[in-house]
Amino acid sequence: MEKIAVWGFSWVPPFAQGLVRDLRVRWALEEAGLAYESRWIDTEERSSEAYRRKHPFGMVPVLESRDGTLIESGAIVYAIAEQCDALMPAGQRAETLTWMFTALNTVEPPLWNLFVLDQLHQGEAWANLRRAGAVDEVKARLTALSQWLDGRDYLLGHFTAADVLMTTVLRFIRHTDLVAGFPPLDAYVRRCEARPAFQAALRSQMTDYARNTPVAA
Ligand SMILES: N[C@@H](CCC(=O)N[C@@H](CS)C(=O)NCC(=O)O)C(=O)O
Repeated sequence: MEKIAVWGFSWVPPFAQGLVRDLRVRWALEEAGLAYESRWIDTEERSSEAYRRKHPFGMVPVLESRDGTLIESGAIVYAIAEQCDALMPAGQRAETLTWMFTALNTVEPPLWNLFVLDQLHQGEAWANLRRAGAVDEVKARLTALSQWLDGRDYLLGHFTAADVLMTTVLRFIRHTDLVAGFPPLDAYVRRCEARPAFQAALRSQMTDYARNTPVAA
């Protein structure tokens, strides 16, 4: 890949900063040592015809490169991992892919659900009624994941693209103390977030939020 561009939002409110899914893409690119440029869209541009040609649903992330335009954070991280043996080791492609799907299909849905209840529908009567059940569903996933990670530094023992996805999924409930209740998980997230590539990705996402902060925000 050459001349890689990653599309994200020009600004999001503080509760969402550091959670928007272009972070996964930036992180994978940083781990792979692939240079990239940032492209930003605001709420109005998302529904423009030009942007819909890149992303039919008007969402982020989008990755553009000489190979074409990609959407879906999992698919994009996979495409990057294909360029980097460390992110998806030749002998462990199936296991890496298994845990990438696990992060996105098994762990993300209940965690994202709790994020939506707490951050987008906070205080609404239906959300209050739903919350206890949603927390139980999260705890069930965290319990199993924590048992898997007990004794392992990373999902496959060493860092791969699956950890990029799993860590960014676990960050969706950073507003709770649920992850902290599982020491192996808590240590795992801290270990992953301490990686220089994660820090660089976060900095690159946050820099433009700071630049684009609305005057009233
Ligand atoms: N499954 C998609 C989800 C993308 C997604 O939900 N992106 C959010 C930002 S993290 C978005 O663009 N939201 C705007 C919207 O829902 O219209 C992926 O992983 O790329």
